[in-house]
Amino acid sequence: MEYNFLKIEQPQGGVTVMTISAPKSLNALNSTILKEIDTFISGLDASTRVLIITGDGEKSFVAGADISEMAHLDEPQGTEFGRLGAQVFRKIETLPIPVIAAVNGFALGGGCELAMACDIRICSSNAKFGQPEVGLGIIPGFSGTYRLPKLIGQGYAKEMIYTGKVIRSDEALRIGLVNAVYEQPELMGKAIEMAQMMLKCAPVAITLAKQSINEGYDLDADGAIGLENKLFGKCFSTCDQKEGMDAFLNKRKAEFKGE
Ligand code: CO8
Repeated sequence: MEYNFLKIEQPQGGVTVMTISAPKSLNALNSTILKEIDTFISGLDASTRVLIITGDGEKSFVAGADISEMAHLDEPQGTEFGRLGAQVFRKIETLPIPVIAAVNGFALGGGCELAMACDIRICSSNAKFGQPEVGLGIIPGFSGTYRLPKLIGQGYAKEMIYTGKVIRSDEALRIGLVNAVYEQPELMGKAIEMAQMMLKCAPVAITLAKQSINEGYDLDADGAIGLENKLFGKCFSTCDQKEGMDAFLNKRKAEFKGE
């Protein structure tokens, strides 16, 4: 499949890198790009066990939703544009595989929201994060009001959203918005390194762990613990659990099949 705004690479078996590429607008997301991401995500198959999302160039991950497209929208169109982005990001969040955002520069508005829909965020030292929407007369519309408080707590999320302030990578690290900061040339290598560690582990177990974390987060304590218990039990129906434990007991390296 050919894309106009996405570059897809497999630097090694099991790891796929999706690069958003609209350099003239610092990779801002218009509806065409969102639909391309949707098509790509929907078509992922078993050859991808970890997905890395990044932006083209060394300046910007994604500088937000496309302001030139949004400028003339009325209420129904604005609602529809927001729904499109939110649905695509939700698909990313609920993929059965880990998704790493390698944030290589500006992650503003929809760019920050895209990074937050990923499981893990690492960034380059020049990265900048923010939800500047109120300065444009709108609110975060790709689920930022939902995910930012979950990730960093309501107090700081409200400060970022009400002021539109842009924070640097060291501050993003301090507040837990990203897991690590690297120099730009190292960023993709570090993302692939993390993916490689995941590839060594049991794929079904990672999928179930992701489900337990994501779905459990929105439940009460009994619901979340009950869900974990159900999914924990399910692990024992997999060949990978037998293989992992047999390998440990026999002091050999496990060979997981994802079954
Ligand atoms: N949309 C459209 N074009 C953009 C965007 C954007 N978000 N960001 C940058 N561009 C374009 C610029 O217009 C410029 O184009 P041109 O060369 O034709 O003038 C080009 O990219 C380069 O940008 P700059 O010249 O501004 O580069 P600087 O290095 O001076 O500044 C910044 C970089 C700080 C990133 C600056 O471009 C900027 O502030 N961009 C806008 C950031 C922003 O406000 N993002 C949030 C947008 S709103 C949003 O994401 C809402 C999501 C939810 C939507 C819900 C819908 C209902």
